[in-house]
Amino acid sequence: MPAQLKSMSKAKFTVTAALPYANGPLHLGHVAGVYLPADIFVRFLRMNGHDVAFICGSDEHGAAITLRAKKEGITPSEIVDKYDGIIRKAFQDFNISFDIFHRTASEIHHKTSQDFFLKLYENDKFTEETSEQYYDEEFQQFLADRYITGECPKCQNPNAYGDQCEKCGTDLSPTELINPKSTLSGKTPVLKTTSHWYLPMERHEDWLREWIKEGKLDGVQRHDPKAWRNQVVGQCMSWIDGGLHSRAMTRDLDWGVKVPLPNAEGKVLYVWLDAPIGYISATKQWALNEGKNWEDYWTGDRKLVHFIGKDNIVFHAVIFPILLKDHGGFILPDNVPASEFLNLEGDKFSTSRNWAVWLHEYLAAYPGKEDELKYVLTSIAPETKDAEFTWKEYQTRINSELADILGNFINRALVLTHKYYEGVVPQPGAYTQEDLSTLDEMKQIPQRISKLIYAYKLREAQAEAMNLARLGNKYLADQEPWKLIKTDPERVKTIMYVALQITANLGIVLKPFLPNTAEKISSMVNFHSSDWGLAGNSDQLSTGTTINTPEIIFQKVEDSLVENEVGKLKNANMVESNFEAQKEEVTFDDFSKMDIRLGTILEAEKVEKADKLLKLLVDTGIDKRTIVSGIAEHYSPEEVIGKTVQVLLNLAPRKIRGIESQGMILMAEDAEGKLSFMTPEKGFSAGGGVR
Ligand code: B3M
Ligand code: ZN
Repeated sequence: MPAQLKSMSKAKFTVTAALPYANGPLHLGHVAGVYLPADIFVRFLRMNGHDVAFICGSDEHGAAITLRAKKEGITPSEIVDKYDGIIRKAFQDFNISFDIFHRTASEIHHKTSQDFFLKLYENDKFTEETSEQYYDEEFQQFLADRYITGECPKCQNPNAYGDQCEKCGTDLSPTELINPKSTLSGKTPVLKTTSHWYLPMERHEDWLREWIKEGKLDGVQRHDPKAWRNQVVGQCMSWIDGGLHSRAMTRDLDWGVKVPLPNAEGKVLYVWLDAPIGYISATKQWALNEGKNWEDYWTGDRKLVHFIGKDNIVFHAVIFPILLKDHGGFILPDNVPASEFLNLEGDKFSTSRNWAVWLHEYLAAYPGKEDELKYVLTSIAPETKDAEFTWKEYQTRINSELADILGNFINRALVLTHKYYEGVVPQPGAYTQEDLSTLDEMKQIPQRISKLIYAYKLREAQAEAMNLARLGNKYLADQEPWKLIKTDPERVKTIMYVALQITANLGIVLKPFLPNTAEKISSMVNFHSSDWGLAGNSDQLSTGTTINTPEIIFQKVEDSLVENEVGKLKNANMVESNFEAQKEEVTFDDFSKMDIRLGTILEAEKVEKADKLLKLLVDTGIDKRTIVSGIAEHYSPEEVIGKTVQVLLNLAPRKIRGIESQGMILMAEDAEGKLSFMTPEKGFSAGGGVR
């Protein structure tokens, strides 16, 4: 066994995949860069008998969540419940084999991160600093991270965020932004004093350098630095070489994990402090469920591996390691296989422009085609450089690789076995030179795959697994059993025996990549094994075994699918848009539940101490009712009396400023947030329906 494989052979692993923000669904970029490679890696480890925990969950805190909630007009906790549900189901349907998919909104997570914070606090690992920070007077909120935008001082991108410029990748703090604006009110913020706990990262430069560059911690070799991807080491080193600064670990927000200290009212932990601790709290919950000891997964002789996208590198390879080391008693990551970005049809994935293929939508549209997508995404995985998904390539990869190579080989092997031997594995005769070299190649393929997977080269590893199908195809094409069956039927027995062994081995080596397909193949030949150690053996199927009737595994992808999908994208939204992306699909039934009618406003008055609200009396055609509406900044009471407008009648009554509002006036809104009634064109009046 090569030395590299030997050192891996007994290793235990804790593998994490970046916790997706529960502020939107997953798109193919997330899947190709993080979740699919992590899943392949873990499935392979399990087949090799490694002790492994595979951890993920929803990241439910931070501005990503609260801003989304504001946009959708629902509470942060409604947002995280909604998207956690969508994401969780998509992972399940896509057959991603997490041991646990947890949530950072859980109690165990809040407690775990508070304890973590306290331990660092008590050991003087934080500094407390008071400074002036931007504040939105209208919304009475400090503006950190995504709550503030402005011009990037490095690249002049006018839409940089308070924590990062997404264009040039620079990490920023709000005070560095030129011409800052609040994302809440759109106004220029003022400065106001606040105090926070900071992580003095500058204290950590020396050990980080040695650890990242040489893999050594306190002089002890911990990992092989050459096994880390260049871009990961490069990004970390350029960050460290630029000089580390102290970074605030708390925020003035009311959504998140509360700072567990007296006098910390209104302060929560910074999301990038609590989120990675989410890996630990998820492990705790899993251990509780399974009757295991969670600490076994975070201590001792075990490899911690973080699968992430490149925008999360410094958080996992610099900040979280500092926190783990400051806390003590935890292992540091053995590797942080970060991926580059996946583009879509010549452009970046963009939620706001709806330029995306959403995983849950793919799964709903193409049930049973999970492995097809997995295969394509792994074939183009953005491991070391940005890559691109196109529907055309999706079609080509499925048709000319999965169907024509893999599907074709298996079908031939099985159909001929049924035709010649009624589905019974024949007795081979003596092997020819070509048989032997084919069997030898078959033996080597799993070893090459192992080596590649342990080196996190999953794209090449999958290609290597497909080489086994190529080998089988070539073998049959060269041997031509369909010709020999007339002249040398004895020889054909050996050929078919070899072809069937290749088929059985495909059922093993494809398992990490295409688990559903591997399962189908295994069932067709009546041979199941999840033991990677057996992969490549030349006698998986014994003579006399009966195999099942073959079924077509892969359907070809029609041109119409490609045209449809590309058309959908192009229609969705070609322009850079300030409007929110389309909401989740609803059924006609959902829509018909809403009772929308025309109503005429009879009376209107301002609501005391509420700048935005008008109290209206509306004739609905069936009754006269009170509705409180947030339109006072757009219409005066005098202007609205007599107007016929659209009203949602059957909205559950709500108390607004002590007044019971029995319905809602529907308004049009422009990009700047200006509101207008939607009054029918000709003399319609109260009571008519809207459909
Ligand atoms: N939620 C960022 C992201 O989805 C973040 C990852 C957290 S991993 C601890 O890009
Ligand atoms: Zn920039």
